[in-house]
Amino acid sequence: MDKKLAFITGATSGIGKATAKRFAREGWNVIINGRREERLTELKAELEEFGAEVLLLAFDVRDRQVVEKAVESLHGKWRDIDLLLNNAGLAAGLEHIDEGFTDDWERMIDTNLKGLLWLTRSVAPLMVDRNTGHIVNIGSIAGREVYDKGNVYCATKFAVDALTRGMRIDLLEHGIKVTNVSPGMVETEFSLVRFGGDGAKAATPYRGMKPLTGEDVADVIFYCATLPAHVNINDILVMPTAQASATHVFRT
Ligand code: NDP
Ligand code: 8X3
Repeated sequence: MDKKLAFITGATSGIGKATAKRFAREGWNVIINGRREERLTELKAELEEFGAEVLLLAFDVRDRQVVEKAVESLHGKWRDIDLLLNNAGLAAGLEHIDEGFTDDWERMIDTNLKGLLWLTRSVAPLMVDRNTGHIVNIGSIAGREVYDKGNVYCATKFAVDALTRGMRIDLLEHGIKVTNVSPGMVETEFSLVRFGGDGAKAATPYRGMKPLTGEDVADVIFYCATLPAHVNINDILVMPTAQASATHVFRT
């Protein structure tokens, strides 16, 4: 039987990288995306050791034309995408709305929201042509609850939730599954990016508690991706045991 194919955005780090490894280990081929090409090259070699065929597409998901060209460039079996993981994303900054940096706001909206849209607009028609496929969007606890200074990041993740629901309705007649996987705190490069590379600040959310790892979230995504054809997980919230809500964290 032909191998299945997953297209993973934001595979250079964290959840995306762990998911690429998980799928490759389980016998899938993968298309990996991110902006840091060197990291993608290293990851490609690692995934090939699992026997996966790997296509590297280094691009910025915010650039609509580049996204369109990248997907148009796919030929043959690389067009038969079984799973699109819209994972590339970030939080930039943590300020009250009256003090926030508008460049940060644009970065988050352009990546978390528009990037997800550009990828979906290009890949969904390939799935519609085959009347099969699965789109998994990475939401967040921040898309369920708004927290102090979360404002714009939370808004992008609430929007991911709304889009996931809308996409599921629109793609229903084509047999395409659409899933929102929303994690709580995951220790990746997320916090380092949010705090502009300040390692000390980046470590504070995880002090005295055990956060999720990228691998934990990859497990959940893989579970959703491998259920029988007639079963779909619409929405899943996966939290560290030590985190009960966006703001309730038990620390020792
Ligand atoms: P990381 O910072 O470790 O990974 C983010 C990934 O997104 C990187 O591979 C990065 O690659 C990629 N990325 C960012 N911007 C772009 C862009 N413009 N174009 C292409 N790729 C891009 O963080 P996580 O793994 O934690 O984050 C993954 C997703 O999970 C995000 O959507 C995040 O919002 C979400 N999430 C994270 C949580 C957490 O606590 N960590 C909790 C809930 C949700 P590169 O820089 O090479 O382009
Ligand atoms: C990331 C979760 O709550 O740390 O999406 O912003 S949070």
